[in-house]
Amino acid sequence: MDSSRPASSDHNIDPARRDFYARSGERNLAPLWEVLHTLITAEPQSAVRPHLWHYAALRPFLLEACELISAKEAERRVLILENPAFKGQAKITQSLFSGLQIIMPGEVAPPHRHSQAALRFIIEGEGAYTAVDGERTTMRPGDFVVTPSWTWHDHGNTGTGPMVWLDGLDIHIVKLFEASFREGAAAGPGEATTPAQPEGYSAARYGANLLPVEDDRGGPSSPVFSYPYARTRAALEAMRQRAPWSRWHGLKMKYANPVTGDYAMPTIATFIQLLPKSFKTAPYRSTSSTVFVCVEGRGRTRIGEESFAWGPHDIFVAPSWVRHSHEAEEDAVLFSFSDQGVQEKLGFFREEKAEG
Ligand code: GTQ
Repeated sequence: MDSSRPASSDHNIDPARRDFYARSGERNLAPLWEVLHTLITAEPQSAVRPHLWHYAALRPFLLEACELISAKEAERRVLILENPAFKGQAKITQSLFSGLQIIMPGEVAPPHRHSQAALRFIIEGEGAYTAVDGERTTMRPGDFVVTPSWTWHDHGNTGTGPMVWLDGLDIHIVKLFEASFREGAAAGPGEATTPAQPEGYSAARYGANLLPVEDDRGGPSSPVFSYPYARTRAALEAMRQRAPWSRWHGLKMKYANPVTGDYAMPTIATFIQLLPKSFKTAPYRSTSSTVFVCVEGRGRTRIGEESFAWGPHDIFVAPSWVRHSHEAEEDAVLFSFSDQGVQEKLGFFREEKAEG
């Protein structure tokens, strides 16, 4: 709600109207004219607060959590990144959930499935996998992995050190529609699934600029469920000499579903962008609150009136319709995600590219 616009308070409402509101209220009716302009604002009034989480400051809490609860008992040992405007609501933006998941050597996060789709963006560690419907993928820093809606998934760490990744889930989109289902884990055996496909199967079948002529995998989610950073980074590096640089985004690419050309996930749009040393983007805003993760490099982002300095693994969020601009102090790579794909499909996504 728009708190800057004073709502009609009781004392300046005409007594006849007040009486009418009380009597109609008893019948579960309410006058639109008292709330019209707080319901339908002239432009977005995001309640999201710009915020940055320094990875160095939160990492000790992840390690401490490992001493308090096992991955198996927690089901998912995640520290939620809570937007300071939405304490206790498990929201990083109004539509999206985000958190950092940690899994220690030898641990397993047991299989479950749910209506909510998840993205994984790998922060640190090696030797852990995530399995989606019986296919494992090894996770490496910078990889983007998709867990589509209603697919079985479990995670395991067969390495020697802690493994940390960022989760992004469409929890609040599913909640808006009251469409949540969940199965597994709490009632299940709590063991890892046995792989039904060899690792690399989906990448070969859908990720080599080839698509099977029969038995194609439909559905809105990318069948390429892992986008390894080695390939992503190499592509950005190869393009940097010639690619047209956007004044607002630098060199920014979306992760695509090769079957449809659409975003890799139907509910969460994901992007990677390269900002070369000293590049300064012109102010940009859109109707999608966006979460950014610094993968490499250092820089700062101005969001509205605030400025946030970031380095590797730091996470920050820019609210809907608040102008932001980035400045790279060294070659920098940012991963980002938002509900842009949903808004585009529903026809109300807007963006503004300011001069300057
Ligand atoms: O890994 O399945 O951050 O179910 C939140 C809910 C991760 C997961 C989260 C989940 C998961």
